[in-house]
Amino acid sequence: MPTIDLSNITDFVVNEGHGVKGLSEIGLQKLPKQYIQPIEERITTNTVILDDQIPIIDMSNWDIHNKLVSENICNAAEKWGFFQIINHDISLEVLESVKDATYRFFKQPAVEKNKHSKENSSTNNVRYGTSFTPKAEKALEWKDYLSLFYVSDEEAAALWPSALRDEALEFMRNSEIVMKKLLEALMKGLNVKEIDESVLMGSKRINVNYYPKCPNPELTVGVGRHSDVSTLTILLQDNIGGLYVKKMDSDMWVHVPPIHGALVINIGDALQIMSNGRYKSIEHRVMANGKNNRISVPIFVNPKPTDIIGPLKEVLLESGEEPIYKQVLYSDYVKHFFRKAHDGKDTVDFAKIN
Ligand SMILES: O=C(O)CCC(=O)C(=O)O
Repeated sequence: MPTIDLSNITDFVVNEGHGVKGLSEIGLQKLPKQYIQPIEERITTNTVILDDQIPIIDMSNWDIHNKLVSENICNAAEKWGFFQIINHDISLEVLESVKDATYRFFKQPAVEKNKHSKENSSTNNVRYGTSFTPKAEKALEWKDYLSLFYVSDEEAAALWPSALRDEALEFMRNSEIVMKKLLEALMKGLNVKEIDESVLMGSKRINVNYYPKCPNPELTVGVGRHSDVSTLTILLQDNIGGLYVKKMDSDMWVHVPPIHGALVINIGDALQIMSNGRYKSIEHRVMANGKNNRISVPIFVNPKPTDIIGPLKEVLLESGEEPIYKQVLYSDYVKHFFRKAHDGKDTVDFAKIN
């Protein structure tokens, strides 16, 4: 076990690549001050609604019950921006394998993982890191991650860490079918006849997140309040729990209970913009845990960096609404998101017509 100079935690965690996992494993009794979040950012029971939760949508017999399932998806996208799907046809084996692979990656020594850090990685498409943007954050988040931007199977074979490459690719391939179905339903709900996959699903990123046991979970967060910049996000979580979603038009939060075999789906900012605000990308955050390590695996389905996104013309025609968002270059939008610390829903203002 490494001995560390507690006066230089950032060096140990960020620069040497031990991550918060390394910090957790030296048996710290007290949360380092760098991780103490302002009171308003902590997740406390008085802001949580216990008797409400995001919809759970059964995708079985999609072909027979298409209309009903589609309506449920569109309603959930409008009213919650978040839902869980069950019986989605991705096998438990695929889901369990990617979770095992996530543990395998994070179990490696820091030097191995740190080969993929911003400073050391030979590519921007593979990034190991901790917190969100440590350089821009006043308080750090209690999370390590590996982020993989998908270009091609060939590139993944050459660049993605072998500890999880095959399993991550398999989860992505399987998710693609589900994502297409969901987008078909969502586009139909907007009266868009043909889905433009090259924009809606033009690029993909898979992250694996590791939230180690934390000495003072009540003082920090695993992930701070944010909405995703994606079109849609599909998230696999383990059985520990800790993901909270903001209830629309309120300051209250609901927990997303882990359901074995289920996947969590959420609308991202890109789809909120394209639907001119009809589908909502909702703030969410993750609580740190004092007893257990937690992992999650989100896949972000995005426009291509070179795409210009804005409210779809079919949406404006059908509704007669004025656009509330302008046309923005997607890569500008994403850069704006990553330049700053997590700040709730503020990113979307970047695209708002004032
Ligand atoms: O771990 C989770 O449940 C959510 C992760 C998340 O919000 C993210 O990676 O952006």
